[in-house]
Amino acid sequence: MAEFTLIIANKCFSSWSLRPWVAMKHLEIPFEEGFVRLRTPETFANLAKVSPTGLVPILNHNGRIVWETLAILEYLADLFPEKKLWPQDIGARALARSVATEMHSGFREVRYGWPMNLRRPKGHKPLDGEGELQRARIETIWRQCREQYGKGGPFLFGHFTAADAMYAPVVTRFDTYGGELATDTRAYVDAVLATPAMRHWYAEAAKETWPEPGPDDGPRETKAPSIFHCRLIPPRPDFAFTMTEEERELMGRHADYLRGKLREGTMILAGPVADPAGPWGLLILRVENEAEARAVTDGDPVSSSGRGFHYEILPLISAIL
Ligand SMILES: N[C@@H](CCC(=O)N[C@@H](CS)C(=O)NCC(=O)O)C(=O)O
Repeated sequence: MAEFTLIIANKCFSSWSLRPWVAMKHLEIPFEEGFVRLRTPETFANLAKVSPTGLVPILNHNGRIVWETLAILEYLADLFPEKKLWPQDIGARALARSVATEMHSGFREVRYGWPMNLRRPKGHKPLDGEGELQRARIETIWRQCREQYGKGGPFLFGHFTAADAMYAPVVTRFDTYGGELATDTRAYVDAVLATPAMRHWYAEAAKETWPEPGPDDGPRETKAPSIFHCRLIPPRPDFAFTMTEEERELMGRHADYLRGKLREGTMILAGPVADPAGPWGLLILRVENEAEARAVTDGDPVSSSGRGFHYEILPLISAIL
């Protein structure tokens, strides 16, 4: 068994998986791959077996589990100082860490507006106002790094660093959705895409046969009865304002249960509705049929609590998702 196992998800669209994978491949750190397929009914349970957060990537180093992409990159940088995963110069390193962290915690509109999808044909897709500002900010970052520290090679800090790994999925997005790019942006995007590691990732993504579409495939009309409106009626109209400690604890378990359904992909959203006649709980489920919707609501701890909760379930006639 290899010293390192990196657990990742579908190469076509798991952008977080790509980051440590490309760093390890590019820096020639040997590892085995573990895999969890996303967006299936088993995904939640499979992730729970290997990941404390229910998310990938996960690095397993001889049984030591490291999660969160930046933490994995930091761990590798500690173990392999000779690979120079961060730049040597402290000024460059400070900038590299700043831009890598900015990526880790930000650019939501770019990530949602341009989700990584290596199957998607290339073509310009405009972002909304905030997304456009974030796209411009990313280009400013790339330009600043390249101008200040990039003279020694084609990457942000000359040689390949954790900062390049963090932006690698963004590079694919610029390539897929960006249309005609500024000359320097194009040069950086092409340099990253030309690395053997990225080519290897793309080749393996192309072999994936699963049908899961990227989340960006445009509005899809779905026919009933796949979307269900569920209404959780509490034991009394003023329940939300008068719940006892025991009931509050039950609501905590109810929320945890629903979070699980959200992660599983069965639930689209849930929350209390501010009905003047008394708040009630709304759940929107995406399931095959009413029996499955009923199984979800029956599995909710409130249903078996004997505390007087009940669910009403109605199918949507059609839905735009
Ligand atoms: N902050 C996490 C984000 C990881 C993440 O969101 N991973 C996605 C895959 S790209 C995931 O595991 N999703 C679980 C799911 O879709 O069920 C990190 O930096 O590693």
